[in-house]
Amino acid sequence: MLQQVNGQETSPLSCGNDPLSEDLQVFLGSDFQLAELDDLTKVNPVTPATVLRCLQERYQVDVFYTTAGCTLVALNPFKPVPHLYCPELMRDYHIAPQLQKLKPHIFTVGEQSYRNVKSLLEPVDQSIIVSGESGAGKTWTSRCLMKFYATVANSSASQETHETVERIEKRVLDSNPVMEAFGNACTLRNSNSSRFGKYIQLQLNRAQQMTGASVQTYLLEKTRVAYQAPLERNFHIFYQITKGASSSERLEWHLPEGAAFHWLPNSDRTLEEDCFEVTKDAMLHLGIDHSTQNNIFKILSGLLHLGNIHFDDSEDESQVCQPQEDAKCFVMTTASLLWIPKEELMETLRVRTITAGKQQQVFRKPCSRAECETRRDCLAKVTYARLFDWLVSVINGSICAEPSTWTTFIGLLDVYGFECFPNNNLEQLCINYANEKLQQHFVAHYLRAQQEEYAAEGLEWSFISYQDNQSCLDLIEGSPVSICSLINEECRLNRPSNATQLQTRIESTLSSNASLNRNKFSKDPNFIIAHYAGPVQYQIEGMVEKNKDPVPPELTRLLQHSQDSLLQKLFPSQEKEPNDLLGQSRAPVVTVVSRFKSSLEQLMQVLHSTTPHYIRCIKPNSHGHAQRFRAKEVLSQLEACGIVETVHISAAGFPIRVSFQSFLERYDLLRKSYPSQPRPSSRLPSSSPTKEHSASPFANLSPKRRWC
Ligand code: AOV
Ligand code: MG
Repeated sequence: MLQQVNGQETSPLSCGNDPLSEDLQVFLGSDFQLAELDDLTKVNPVTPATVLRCLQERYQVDVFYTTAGCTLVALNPFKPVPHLYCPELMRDYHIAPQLQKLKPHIFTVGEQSYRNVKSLLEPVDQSIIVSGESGAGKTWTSRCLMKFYATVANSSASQETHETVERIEKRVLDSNPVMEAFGNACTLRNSNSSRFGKYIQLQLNRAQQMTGASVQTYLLEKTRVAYQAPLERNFHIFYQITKGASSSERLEWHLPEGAAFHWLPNSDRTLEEDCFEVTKDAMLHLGIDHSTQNNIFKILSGLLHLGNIHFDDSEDESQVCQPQEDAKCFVMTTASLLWIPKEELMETLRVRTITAGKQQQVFRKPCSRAECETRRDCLAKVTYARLFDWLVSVINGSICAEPSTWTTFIGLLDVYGFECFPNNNLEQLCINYANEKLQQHFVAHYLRAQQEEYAAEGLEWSFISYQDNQSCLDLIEGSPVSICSLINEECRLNRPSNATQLQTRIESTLSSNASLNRNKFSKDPNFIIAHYAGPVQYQIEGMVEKNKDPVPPELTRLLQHSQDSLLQKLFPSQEKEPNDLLGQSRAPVVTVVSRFKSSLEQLMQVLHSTTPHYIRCIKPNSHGHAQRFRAKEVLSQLEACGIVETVHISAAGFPIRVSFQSFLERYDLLRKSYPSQPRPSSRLPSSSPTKEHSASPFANLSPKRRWC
C-alpha cells in the first residue's frame, strides 16, 4: 500500500488511487499496514492524502490515537470504548519502561508529562494543551487525563497518605460534573459543549502525589441564560433541576411537573448530562452542603420564573410598562425565590434612574418594553455569572493545596473549540480569538522554533512553510488598531452604537489585512475573519452592547437587598457600584473584550513557562456518528491545525537532541582518535546532515531517522 501510494500522483484531495470518499469506505484490497503505522512521521510520502488515509484506515479498525511528531492526533470514536480508559491500561502506561513502545494514547502524553515532572535535576511544570473544534473531544480527553493522574499519582502513596490523597483526588474529579452542569450546554455542534474555558493545574509534591488542584476559568457565555439559539439549550443545570427535583423540592422551588419556561427550550430532549443526582453528590463532596445547594437551586428556579415575565407596551413614555396578564404570578414567584421585595423588583425592571446636573439630581424615567426586557435579561445574566464564579471559588477552596505542599504542576487546558454558527457574535469572536492564540502558541513553539533552531545551529535545512496565523491575530488584537480596539473604542465613545458605521470603520481602517473580508450580499452589517480553521462571518449588530455589558446600578442594588444568604454573598452590600457604562462614571471602561484579552495574555504567559504537550482532537464527522469518517471534514481540520507540516518537520527533523556538553562527555574519546574538532555550539542534534559532519566519526553515531 505504501508503495502504491508512493508511486502514485496524489492530489492533496485524493487518497491514493481512490477519490476522496465522503464516508468511511472499506477499501477492497486495502493494506492493513497503513493502519499499523502508529506514527504519521513514518508515512511516506507525507502528504495530506497519505496522512488522511492512514488515519482513516486506523479509524476503520477502531484505532483512535496516532502520534504526529510532537503532537497526538485523537479521533473522536463517538461511541463507548471503555477498554481504552480502564485503570489497568492506565497502570500499563504508568509502569512501561519505554513509553514509546506502547500504542499512542492520551495516557502516553499524560505519563510523559508526569515523567518530565519527575526529573529531579530540573523539575519543570508541564501543560497539556488539548485543542480541536467544537465537539472534537477536548473535554472528554481532559476528563480522562484527570482520571489517569488520579489513578497513577496515588499508586506510589504510602498507607497513611493513601486515604488523604484519595480524598483530594475524588474532590478534584468531582469538580468536573459540577462545572459541566453549570458551564456546559447543548449547542448545534455538541450536546455537551463547554461554554467557558478552563485551565486546571494538578499540584504535585516531591513524591509525585497529587496534593490538590486549582482551576482558572475563562469567560462564561452568560448570555445563554437569557437567550438560546434555535435548537440549542440553556445550561444543563436548569434541566437537571426541572427534571430531577423531588416532589418536596418542586413545591419549595415552585417547579411543578411539566411547567413551561421560556428560557428552557428543547427540554423534551433528555441528555446523559441531565443527571441531577451526580451534580448534587459532587457538590456535597466539594463541601457544598444541602442547605447551600437548596439556596442555589432556589435562585436558579427564580431565574427561570424571571424569564417568564413579559411586558406590554406602555401607553405613553411617561407611563411604566405593565407585566402581561399571565406574567403577574411569575413576578411574585421570582421575588419570593430570590427573596427580594416584589415592588422593588418591578420598579427596577421598569424604571431607570438617571443622575444629572451639578447637584447630582436623580431622575426616574420609565423604560420602554424593550428596555424592561433587557434589564430582566441583565438581572439573570449577572446573577448567573456571579453564581458561577462563586462556585469556581468554592471548588478552588476545596481542592487547592497549601503552596508549601506542592512543588510542580501539570496543567490541562480545555477551552471552547473553534465555532462557526449561522449567527456569530461577540461570544464566537472571543472563542475563536482564544483558539487563534493557542494556534499561535503551537506555531511559535513548534513549527517556527524548531526550524529556527536548526538554522541557528547552521544545519542544512530547507524551511517548511506552514500556515502562520499572525495576520489574523493582528486583525483581531493588533495595535494600534484592530477589531477589538475598534469595538472597545465604540464603547468608550458612549454614544448609541451604529453597526453600519462600525462596519465602515472596520473596513476603512483594516482593509489592508488579508484576513478581513465582508459578505457584501448580506443586508446586515458584518465582517468575515479568515481564521486558521476557516472563515467566520460575524454580525456586528449587538456586538458593542455585549462588549459594554452594562449592569445598571439599580439591578445590583436590588440584589444587595435580598434576604437570601447566598445572594448576599454574591452581591455584598459594601461593594462599589459597578462600572457604569451609561455615562455617569469617569472610571476607565473595562469591556468584555479587554478583560478577555488580558486573561488570555496571562494564560499564554503560564503556558510559555511550562513544557507544552499537544493533543489535537479531530471530529471524524459533524453529526457525532460512530464509524463514520468524512474525509473532507477531517482533512480541513488537519490542514487547519497544521498537522501535515508538523509531521513534515518531525519526520525531517532530529528526534534526539543532546546538549553539546553531554555529547562531548559521552563521545570525547572518539575525538582523541580523530583530529577534527566539533563546532562549538550550545546544542547539537544527534547527528548532522552537513558534509562537515558526515566526514567526521560523529556522522555514524546516531543517524537521522528519516529524510524528507
Ligand atoms: P469538546 O470539548 O471538544 O467540544 P467533548 O469532549 O464534549 O467535545 O466531546 C463531544 C462528545 O464526543 C462527547 O460528549 C462524547 O459523546 C464524544 N466523545 C469524545 N471523546 C470520546 C471518546 N474518547 N470516547 C467516546 N466518546 C467520546 V466544545 O466543549 O463544544 O469545543 O466547547
Ligand atoms: Mg468541551
